[in-house]
Amino acid sequence: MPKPDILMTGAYPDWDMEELERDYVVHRLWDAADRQALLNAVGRDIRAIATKGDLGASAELMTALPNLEIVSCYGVGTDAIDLSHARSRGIRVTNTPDVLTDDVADIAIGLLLAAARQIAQGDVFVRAGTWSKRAMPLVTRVSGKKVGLVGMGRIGQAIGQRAAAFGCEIGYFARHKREEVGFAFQPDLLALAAWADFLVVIVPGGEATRNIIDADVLKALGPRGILVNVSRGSTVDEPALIAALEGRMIQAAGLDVFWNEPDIDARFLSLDNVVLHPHHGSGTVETRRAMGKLVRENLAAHFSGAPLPTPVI
Ligand code: 8YV
Repeated sequence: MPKPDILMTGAYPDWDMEELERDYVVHRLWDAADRQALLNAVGRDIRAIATKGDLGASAELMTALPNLEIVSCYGVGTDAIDLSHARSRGIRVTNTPDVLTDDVADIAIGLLLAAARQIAQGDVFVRAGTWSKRAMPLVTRVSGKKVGLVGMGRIGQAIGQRAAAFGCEIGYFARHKREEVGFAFQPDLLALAAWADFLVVIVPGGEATRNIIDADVLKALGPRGILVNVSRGSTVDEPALIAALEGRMIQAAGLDVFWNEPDIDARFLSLDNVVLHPHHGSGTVETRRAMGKLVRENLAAHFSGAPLPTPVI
């Protein structure tokens, strides 16, 4: 059997690249000097796309691949994959749920602690020798506070469990009340923001959640409030967030995701009340190994006619 041709939209770690190149003819879209020329040359041969959460697969890309059978995503979020296009052509889509839940929940708590306790500022304070001149200003406690979770999927639940271990009170906003979840459901996002000390965003990206954190939500969160976003940049109205940070209408933010990654709005860089993180919530060796394995298992299952381990459609 000849090796199937696959198109990769971005690089995976070397350990995955080695395995993928052993089993497939790998075409590297991100390396191509002329992407259109690559697609013209090999588009008809491509049977699978191996992509990443942030890169996804547009209808335009999939249209250039008439024999595409499956899109396997290295990531849980599928908002950058045109699912309706895939569905209309019977193209299967898989993602990597569960294996990254704990790491993303960990980074949400890390960003909350970093923003409230000013950990990055403390590091600069020590390195710059300021400590020998004066004491670091007092910061904001996290333990025992009210945490509002925007989204209550697997990662939202894991963040809630962690925050509960800090003695925090947990409320959440979601489309529906989750009966199996012990946290307080709040169907009104503005009311949740007004109640919470800290708002942590972990809803899926996409049109349904675009800019749900807008100027009104930030105003409701208030001048002592902290926003953490580990979902997608698209869920937050970024100009409104920058205005709120600049005007101290909220206290601080901890952000793993942005509108224009990796070339984020330069105004973030000069703000001292935001902790910036490079979309790296799942970026541990352990989790990335598990994500790569799951991408390969989904591709292998597809090409051997076995049930897909983690199908989206
Ligand atoms: C990854 C992600 O950073 O799971 C997701 O949806 O966005 C992240 O886990 C990404 O897929 C790797 O580039």
